[in-house]
Amino acid sequence: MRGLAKVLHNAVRMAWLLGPSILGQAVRYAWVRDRLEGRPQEPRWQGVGRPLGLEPIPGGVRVRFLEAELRAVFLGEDLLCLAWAPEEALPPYALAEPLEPFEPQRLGEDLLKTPRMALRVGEEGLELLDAQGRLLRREAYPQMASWGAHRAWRYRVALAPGERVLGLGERAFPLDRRGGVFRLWNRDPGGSYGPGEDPLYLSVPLWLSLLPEGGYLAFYENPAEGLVDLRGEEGLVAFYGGPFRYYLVPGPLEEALARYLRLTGLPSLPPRWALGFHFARWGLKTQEEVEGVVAGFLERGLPLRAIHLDIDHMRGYRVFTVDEARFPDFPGMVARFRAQGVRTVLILDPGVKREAGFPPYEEGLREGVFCRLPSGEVFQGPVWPHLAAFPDFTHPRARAWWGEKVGDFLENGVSGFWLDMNEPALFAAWGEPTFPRGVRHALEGQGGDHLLAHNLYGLLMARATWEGFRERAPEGRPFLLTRSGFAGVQRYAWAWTGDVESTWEGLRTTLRALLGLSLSGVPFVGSDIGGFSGNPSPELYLRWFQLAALTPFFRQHSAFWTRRREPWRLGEEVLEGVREALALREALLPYLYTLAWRAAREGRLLLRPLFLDGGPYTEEAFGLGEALLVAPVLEEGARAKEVPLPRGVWYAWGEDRLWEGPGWVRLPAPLTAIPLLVRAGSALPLLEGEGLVLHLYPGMEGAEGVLFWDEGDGEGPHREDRFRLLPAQGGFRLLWEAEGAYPWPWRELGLRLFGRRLRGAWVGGRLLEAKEGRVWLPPFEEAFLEVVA
Ligand code: MIG
Repeated sequence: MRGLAKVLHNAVRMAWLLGPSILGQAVRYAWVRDRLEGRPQEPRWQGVGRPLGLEPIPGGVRVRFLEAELRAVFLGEDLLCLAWAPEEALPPYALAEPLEPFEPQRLGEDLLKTPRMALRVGEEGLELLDAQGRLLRREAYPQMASWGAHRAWRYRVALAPGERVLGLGERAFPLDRRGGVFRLWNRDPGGSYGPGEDPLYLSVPLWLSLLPEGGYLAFYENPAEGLVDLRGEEGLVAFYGGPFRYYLVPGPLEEALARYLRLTGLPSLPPRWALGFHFARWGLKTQEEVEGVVAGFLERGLPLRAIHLDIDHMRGYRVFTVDEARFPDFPGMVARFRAQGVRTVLILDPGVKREAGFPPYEEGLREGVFCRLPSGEVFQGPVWPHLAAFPDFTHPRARAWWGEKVGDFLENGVSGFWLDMNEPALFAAWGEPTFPRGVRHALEGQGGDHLLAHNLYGLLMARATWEGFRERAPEGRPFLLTRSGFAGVQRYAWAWTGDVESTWEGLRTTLRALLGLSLSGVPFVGSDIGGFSGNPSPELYLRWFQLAALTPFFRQHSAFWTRRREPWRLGEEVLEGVREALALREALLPYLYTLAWRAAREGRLLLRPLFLDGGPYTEEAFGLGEALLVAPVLEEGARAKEVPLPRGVWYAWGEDRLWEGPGWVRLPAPLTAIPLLVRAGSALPLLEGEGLVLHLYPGMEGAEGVLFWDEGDGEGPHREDRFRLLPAQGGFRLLWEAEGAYPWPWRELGLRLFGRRLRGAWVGGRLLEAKEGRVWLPPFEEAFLEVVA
């Protein structure tokens, strides 16, 4: 019933916006698709049998089976690649680095070892061991089936007692995926989703196993349609085409994820403005309305860094157009915003209106960039502009063409793009809201179908947009936000979690989706504050806002059919809470920017489930970097929060109070604040007004912190400042080491000390006294902080 109600709801909305003809198209489309796809059947699986022979090859071993062959090759001491033949090869879109075999120690023809891991080739399957010889993973040899033009593969993976399986991308499911079944097939759930909906927009075939001691990572380098079933005592992994090739990396998981990020590409460093607050709203139809919203923030002194324009800016939903009747001076508006410190981000949908005389459509036809049916006809499906053709981003010429258009559009002064509908999504009256599996794709010239290319669509749309942006504006850092993607999408874009419902369940689901994405190698993620599809209560809105302020991408967005929810429309108390959350976010900017740089340089995650840093498995709290522990309030009416503390000492944010973990603590959670703790031993670089202030939270051994800073965009010089606080007689020594060509941009450095009372600081034989707990110092190499005894 819920499903049917949703379908009817959507139909009414669509017809209201697009006229009733869209419903006819949605029905016709679903009918045509069903006819093209035929009836689903179950593949006839057949096991590969037992190994018939082993033979050493560079980096590993070749194992022969009756009708199949396995190549197990080490590509580093912590990276093992397993590739099965016969292989349906695909271009390596997900990978970023060329790989060389690494020679293991051969302890027998069936036992290969590196300093980090070992592989045993058994009679029934493979075993992965850690450096101490402990079993990490046992998997059976696979089964194969022919599946249309494809070869399907599946196999079973043993699950140990107490083992948790995480990853698989964005899921409306607890972080531990055991007990669920998950499709690897990017999908638009259609306007609103809640807990349990599967699949969602962005799946990643990455499996993280968290064992009572350690764990490992498995990454399937296969974009084809697939399935992971974790309902039973064993896991089942299946792909209905594509190469059956995967990588295994031993834990600790933090390092395994960094290894995965190097393999599939480190995220690019974002422009600094992107870490501020963004506002979006579907249904802002005119320049006046958009200007009104921006002015609303600025007049109230609410720091707004970006405004996103949804599909309303287009002329009849034609991509790469602006409706000049409703936006009479678009470039002027964008320029004025920019002068006020507000960037403009524009939505881009992949569908190109099928209309004679519409230049992008005509050009696309001429250049042969659109996806086609097996008959050779250009494929068309209903979306916002009614029937549209879709660029085939697996074609280099299509990417270059799209990139050109993006470049031309940059001339309007916009600073980024928001990529929507790229699962790809269509309006289908029933069934799968995407292309039929038989639609053809170029796949760099080798050719293939949508079953193989579907999950690549978002990744490659992001790549084409990124490359076009870079080409035209090489001096800037592209900012892209995407709804869909695949392994590797982190190289090009941030992701948001789409059309989640505006309920408390939706808020919890959002946190799970965000942490799941982070654990799947997509570090820059965020959600629609307040939920997309409904009207949050003021309390829910504020709790969501507070959570979002402590996630990498911080944006409010809502559907056109919901009530307006600019923060000043929701009552004084909400506005007060929003002000505080915005102030916290602004203060954190240097810390966040440093985290972003570490993600870009080392593959370190920003959103960190606590077990990554030695804490417990929990969804009640997470780390934002290693120094902050965020305990978001996810329940209506709650004014306190039970927080599981990892081992170590923790301060309350901005206070002298501390707790010692492990254990649970109950933290106050008044409506206008979010429970936030700081790990003892942290030195946090923060902005206070115009100045940079180091907040020192000493532990037994003092404290440490880093600051990364530069112009905030482009590829000019940068600097890294390393601070070390060391306990000493009567206070602390503070050492400051600077590196890099970018000059210190502030006049001084402020210091605040928690846990002890700061009297003042000695620099170059001079004592500067603390006022209200803070002292300002000129740049130094060593200072002495004197505390009140
Ligand atoms: O069919 O552009 O998730 O953020 O406001 C819906 C309109 C299309 C879905 C996106 C949402 C956006 C909306 N889009």
